[in-house]
Amino acid sequence: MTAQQRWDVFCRVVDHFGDVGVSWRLARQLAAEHPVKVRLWVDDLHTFHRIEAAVDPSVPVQAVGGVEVQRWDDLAEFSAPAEVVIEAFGSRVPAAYLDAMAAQPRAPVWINLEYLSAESWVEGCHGVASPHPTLPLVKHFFFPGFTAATGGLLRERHLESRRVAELAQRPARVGEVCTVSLFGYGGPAVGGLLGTWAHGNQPMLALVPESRLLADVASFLGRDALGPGDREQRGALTVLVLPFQDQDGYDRLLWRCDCNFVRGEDSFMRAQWARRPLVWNIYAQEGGAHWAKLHAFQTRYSETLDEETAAALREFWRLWNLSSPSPTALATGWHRFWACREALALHAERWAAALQAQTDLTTNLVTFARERL
Ligand code: TRH
Repeated sequence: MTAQQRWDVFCRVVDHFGDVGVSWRLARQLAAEHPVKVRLWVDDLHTFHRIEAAVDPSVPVQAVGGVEVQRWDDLAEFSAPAEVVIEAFGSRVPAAYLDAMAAQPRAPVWINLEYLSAESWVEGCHGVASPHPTLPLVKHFFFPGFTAATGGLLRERHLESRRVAELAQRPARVGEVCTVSLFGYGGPAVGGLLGTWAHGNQPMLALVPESRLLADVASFLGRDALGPGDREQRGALTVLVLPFQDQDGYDRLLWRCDCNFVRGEDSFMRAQWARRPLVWNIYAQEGGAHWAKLHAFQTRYSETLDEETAAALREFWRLWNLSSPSPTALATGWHRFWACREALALHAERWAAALQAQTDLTTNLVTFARERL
């Protein structure tokens, strides 16, 4: 019997939850769906614990969900390097580990997993090899993306059937009330939008998992702070604060809402797989580089939308990403956007179905590694 191929995934938590969110999703999918043995090295187990309660921050080595989770600190001991080494988002492996990689009889496949972008340059950079200046090692740049010429998107094999089964068991609420989930980076736009909902005719239920945006919700409601279970009503708007969910629980929340406000990278993708209208709060980059990224996605996403819906989406997403949009513009933007809800809902189904026809990122990574081993 041949030994199982070993993979090491390295993740440094730069900020928020996306770095570990994506790394954890990748690691557990690798272990669950492919014949490989996975170690996941994470430098911040406290953040990891927030999205996966089974992770105990005080334990340096632990098995969770079929993955060997390793605390990556100065005390970490690196045994033999794996055959496939992934640096998530430029999380550089330690020099000693790199030397050990170079000393292997066969050099490991070394991959840097990049951030997701819908920009077209990604296709030209996906898979590019970069030899190490001094060691006999070659790093490959692996770009997630929305086309077949990129690395694809993270999607578990049974994700869609789990969604369908869950909704068959507990149908999403259909009726007068519009239910939204609210996750984002926060800022003045939050109060502006909640005000719009409170003063509108449409009954709204905003489900807000604990996150930094909660401070803006609290300030809109005139409260010092909010916590899980808190429920407040203002006019047509009801706000319900939820505890921070684990990743699977968060998926189920997205599946059941009429519209999901998401951010960053991972929640943004999960909202697409949820097949519901979404609003994306993009991660702001220095020099405003994120606007091109936002624009690239909007262009792809709107390609098959009618012009009115596409324009409403573009404008409302733009406003939601401004640091301080005018409340009047935000209100108009929301009303125009939500007037298109039927077209948006239909489109969300079709968009996800088309993406689902492509090979997922984890399978692409496994194939990429196999071809180089
Ligand atoms: O948290 P994010 O803003 O993360 C990132 C990183 O910060 C990264 O540095 C940045 O470059 C990148 O954004 C673009 O957003 P994201 O990617 O959506 O990650 C959030 C994770 O948290 C995701 O895996 C879903 C999860 N989550 C839960 O598990 N439960 C919850 O209740 C919520 C609200 C989120």
